[in-house]
Amino acid sequence: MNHQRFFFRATGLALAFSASAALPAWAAGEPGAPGTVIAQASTTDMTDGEVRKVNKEGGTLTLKHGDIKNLDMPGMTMVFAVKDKAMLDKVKAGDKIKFKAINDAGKFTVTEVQVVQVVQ
Ligand SMILES: [Cu+2]
Repeated sequence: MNHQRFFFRATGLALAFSASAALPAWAAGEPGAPGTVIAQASTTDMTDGEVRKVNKEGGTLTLKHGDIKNLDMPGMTMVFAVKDKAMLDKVKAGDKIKFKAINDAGKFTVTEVQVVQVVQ
């Protein structure tokens, strides 16, 4: 009996602890807050974008993008890091693309790019 009661108390504490430990990440809810992991499972969706600038030295891509559902981000123009600098050779300013982006420890990073329409 004592063992059972201890078990329940310990389990209850563990649950309470993990619940409160998990809460800030979900409850903070600020889109793009550093360290916030938002539904990485839904990264299968590609986002529409248009290349504004390619910075091969800095390894960044400036994109005008539509809503990024997995990052809970509305459309805007912003700078992304890229997962692989070779991606920067596939695109140039003006290209219409579809892309996937993640929040990599607070750094928005493009992980995949598909050119939809190449500008002449
Ligand atoms: Cu953005």
